[in-house]
Amino acid sequence: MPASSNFFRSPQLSQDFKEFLSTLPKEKGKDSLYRYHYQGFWYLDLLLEALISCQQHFQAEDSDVFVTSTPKCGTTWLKAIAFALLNRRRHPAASGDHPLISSNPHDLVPFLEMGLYGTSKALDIASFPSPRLLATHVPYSSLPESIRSGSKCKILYVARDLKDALVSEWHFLARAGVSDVTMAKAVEEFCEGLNIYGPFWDHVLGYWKESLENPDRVLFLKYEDMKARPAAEVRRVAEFLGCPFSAEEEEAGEVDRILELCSFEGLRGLEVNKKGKVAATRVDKSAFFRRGEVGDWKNHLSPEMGKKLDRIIEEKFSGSGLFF
Ligand code: PAP
Repeated sequence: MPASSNFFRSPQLSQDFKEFLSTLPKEKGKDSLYRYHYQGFWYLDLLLEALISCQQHFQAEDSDVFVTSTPKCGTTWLKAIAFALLNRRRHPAASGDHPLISSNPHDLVPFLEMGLYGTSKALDIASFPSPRLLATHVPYSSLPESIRSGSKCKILYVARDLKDALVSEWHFLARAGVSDVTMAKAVEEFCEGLNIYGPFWDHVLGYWKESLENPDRVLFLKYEDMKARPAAEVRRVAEFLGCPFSAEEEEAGEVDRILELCSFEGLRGLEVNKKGKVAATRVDKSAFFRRGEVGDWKNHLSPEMGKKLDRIIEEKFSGSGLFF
């Protein structure tokens, strides 16, 4: 893989941070990029630099809403849905000039650790209007203190079957010019917990447990449920965010309009998502819309690989009440 000027592969890190990095346990990933172990999870250097800056400086507000996930579990979709729900008074879903028609969801709802903090900072958080809608892939236990306990902000988390997330991540990292490892090596890496923001299961369980203990603060969603019964899940998100659909909105079909606006086909078909790059990471916008299906792993993983991943998840999730 050429070391092109790439958001993930060629960061300009500060000297202080490089010194800090040298104190952390590290492992070389199959893609030859080092992962650093911090607070129980594995990070690429630039993501970790931004996370630490964010932990030190980010102040959550009571009205903040966070879209959270481990990569490739439905973040783009949930960003679009949350944006459409929260802004529907100003921007009804059917309006021809809806921001989701002219902007990619990742430009409307940026990640804290990709663009807003660290030396890769490309956006200014001070310019964000309130209520702020932000996103992160950071595990629950490493979120800035003000998000976890210092405010009444709301957290949406979306999880997905590990097998589909893995296959999605493999395609995405190849498209983004980050990794060209074989699928077999990617499976090994996930099994070792060494995937970026891994271990996958600890990430999911962290938010799952928090959603059980604090259901008013953390809403746990599954990609598969969103695909199977999208209207019910969107209503659940709206209620959780304190903006349930009124009888008039239900009557007028606003739920279906939001679903249509945020659908895979709808977003993928927009000119704005066919070309150009996300501002913060310079990744092609089209890379975020691939198949958008449940079970696509079967086209890429052998049954043995599937069974191996299922066994790990069954063991890790055992007793948690969580299943896929
Ligand atoms: P991220 O973590 O990098 O932000 P994320 O959006 O979580 O990525 O995951 C991308 C996956 O969601 C892709 O799945 P696939 O590779 O299996 O196809 C992408 O196609 C899918 N996706 C994106 N937008 C939607 C949508 N509106 N509805 C359903 N799936 C979607």
